[in-house]
Amino acid sequence: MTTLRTACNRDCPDACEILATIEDGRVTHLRGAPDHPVTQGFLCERTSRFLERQYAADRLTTPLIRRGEEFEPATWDEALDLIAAKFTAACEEYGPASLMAYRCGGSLGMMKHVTDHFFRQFGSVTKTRGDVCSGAGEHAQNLDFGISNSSDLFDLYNSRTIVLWGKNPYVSSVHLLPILREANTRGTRIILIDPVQHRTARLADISVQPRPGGDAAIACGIALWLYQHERHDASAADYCDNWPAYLELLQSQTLAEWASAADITVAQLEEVAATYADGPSAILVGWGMQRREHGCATVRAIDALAAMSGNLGVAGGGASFYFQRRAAFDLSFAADDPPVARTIPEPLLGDGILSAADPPIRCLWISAANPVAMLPDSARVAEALRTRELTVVVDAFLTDSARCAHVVLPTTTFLEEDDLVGAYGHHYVANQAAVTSAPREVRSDYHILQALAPKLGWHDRFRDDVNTWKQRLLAKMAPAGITLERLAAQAQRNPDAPQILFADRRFPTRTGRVNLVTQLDSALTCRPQTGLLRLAALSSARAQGSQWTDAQQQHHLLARVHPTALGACHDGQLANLTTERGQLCVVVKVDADVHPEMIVVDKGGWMHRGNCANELIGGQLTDAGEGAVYYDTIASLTPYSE
Ligand SMILES: Nc1nc2c(c(=O)[nH]1)N[C@H]1C(S)=C(S)[C@@H](COP(=O)(O)OP(=O)(O)OC[C@H]3O[C@@H](n4cnc5c(=O)[nH]c(N)nc54)[C@H](O)[C@@H]3O)O[C@H]1N2
Ligand SMILES: Nc1nc2c(c(=O)[nH]1)N[C@H]1C(S)=C(S)[C@@H](COP(=O)(O)OP(=O)(O)OC[C@H]3O[C@@H](n4cnc5c(=O)[nH]c(N)nc54)[C@H](O)[C@@H]3O)O[C@H]1N2
Ligand code: SF4
Ligand SMILES: [Mo]
Repeated sequence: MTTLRTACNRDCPDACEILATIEDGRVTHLRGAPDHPVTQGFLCERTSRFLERQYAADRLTTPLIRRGEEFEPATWDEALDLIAAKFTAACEEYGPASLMAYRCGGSLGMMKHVTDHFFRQFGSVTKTRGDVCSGAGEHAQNLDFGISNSSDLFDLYNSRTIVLWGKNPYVSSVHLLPILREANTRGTRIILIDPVQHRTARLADISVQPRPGGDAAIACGIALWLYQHERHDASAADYCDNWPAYLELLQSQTLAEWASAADITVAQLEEVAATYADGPSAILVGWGMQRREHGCATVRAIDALAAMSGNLGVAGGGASFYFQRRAAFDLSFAADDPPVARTIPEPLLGDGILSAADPPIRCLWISAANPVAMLPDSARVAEALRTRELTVVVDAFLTDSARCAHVVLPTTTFLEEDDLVGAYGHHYVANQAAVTSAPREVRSDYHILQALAPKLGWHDRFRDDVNTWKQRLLAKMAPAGITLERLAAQAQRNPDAPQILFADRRFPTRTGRVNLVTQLDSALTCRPQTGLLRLAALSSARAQGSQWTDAQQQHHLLARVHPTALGACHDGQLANLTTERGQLCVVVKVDADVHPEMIVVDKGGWMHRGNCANELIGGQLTDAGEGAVYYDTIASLTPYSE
């Protein structure tokens, strides 16, 4: 029996270090590294149970080529020869813009950037732009502060108040929990603002339940209260642009009007404001609220609150949306890549591919992504994949997307692959090491590309081994003594990451000052028509994205609704969940924690099992930043009928 150290590359803020127990070449147990300051010796539910996925009977073990409706096993040479021939012909006939490689959050390993670099060797190819996950929020912070980054995670111990603004750490960032509990024990108050009063509400000292999309109104209401009580930062105008216009926005409504726009009481708004005023106060800006129509403006209103209250650039303060997980790495190998020929917004991928002309998109390469299940408008995404001349999907499982491909290539899991990872929930970087070997015919993304390169005539490219690439990626940190050897022994903090972000109150905006928001859409400042239910497919503790086990997808989706929103349905009943786009069969679950204007299901359900919420959602861009509007689709629940 041996224990090997690696890191988790899954799309999660935590980037844990893992100790894997190996017996007879087989991984028998996974646990969190006790000496990693964030992992603290434990793993989340989904990765604790990863071995079910690692050794699942339905893992792909050989390349597949479509013959009519069916897939047939093929050799690597057959599959790669076919791919090389089609990609080369498309490129020669229509130009490189007819090729597109799409990648999402299957792995956050830095080596995955080599895939993008590989496809740029064809020339100016087509790519996505925007970001379904965090596009709106990042754009907001870039506009307001010039950058989206965070102070050190452990700076939270300096906060008197921590606001979990639309965040469910029990599900999405479990390693935040010990920090929150410890801070709470030391006297820090915790506020939760979330239309779903999930388990975190029990951890919080104060918990409020706004209507979905009510956050900007709360942020303005708190800011107005601070201003009226002279609890804002008197010098805010010195480091913020647009101060008079921002004040005008705050004063355009009374406190009662802001509270009512958010569907909370004035007393609740005042309690949150008074607690927040007792700083330093850190806001952890959740990701959910920016996956709405006005997601960018919503985060901008929260940014402005953090700025006007004097909570930027101070210990224990901040408006933390994201930690720059790639910042530590040297990606200059791609610096001379040709520019992209054209871009398609990620939330509109299906329609974007189908409507692309001059040239049309003929070949697709999809890796570390399951766009049919995970992007809006699943049916259109599926159609886009099916109707290309050649769609290649690289995955370890026959996902909804793989089912639409012409060639499927079997790839490694994170336990079988070497890579490097940064985190978007703290500033540590870690080494991902293969702790077991892959099944014989299974290859990592990089090794697939390495085998494809000579078939494209690129005999002298992509010959470096993974270790050489890793050294290259670490070049920026090497002067600080962070070598591969040192990382392999233990995760290291990015030496360039800030302890306190904006400590000098200088912001990398055009003016060097915070750019305060000055206008908000009436959908944010007023309570819209009530009585409508909005569908939100949210993260589940049991799975990462669409990475469920087959057994978990054998059941209908559970649709959680407030007792007052049941209509003609009752608890446990089979129902039709309907939107403008279509219908799914679900089981109704009464849940008083869910806001009466929401229907909550698990995200990542499989289309071929009738559990894919994204079949019910159209492609729509957020107000800015080209994020996806995932949670604003109007839906209804009615007793099941054929
Ligand atoms: N177990 C598990 N963990 C995951 C993932 C997973 O699939 N499974 N996915 C990962 C990914 S891809 C990401 S991007 C991250 C973050 O993943 P997210 O799923 O974005 O993070 P959460 O904090 O769980 O959930 C979002 C929260 O936003 C709330 N919310 C929704 N609408 C609103 C609103 O209008 N206002 C407010 N205030 N709140 C709202 C929801 O109720 C929920 O509590 O987590 C990662 N972690
Ligand atoms: N309705 C709704 N939809 C959502 C969301 C939501 O909240 N609601 N959340 C959105 C968010 S935040 C995100 S980030 C996206 C995530 O969307 P995706 O990143 O597409 O989601 P995953 O289901 O995690 O799919 C990743 C796929 O990558 C595969 N994979 C894992 N490791 C590797 C690897 O090393 N190489 C290759 N080639 N494949 C690998 C997995 O097996 C899996 O099939 O989904 C979005 N979709
Ligand atoms: S998914 Fe997140 S919490 Fe779970 S092991 Fe991986 S990094 Fe840690
Ligand atoms: Mo995400």
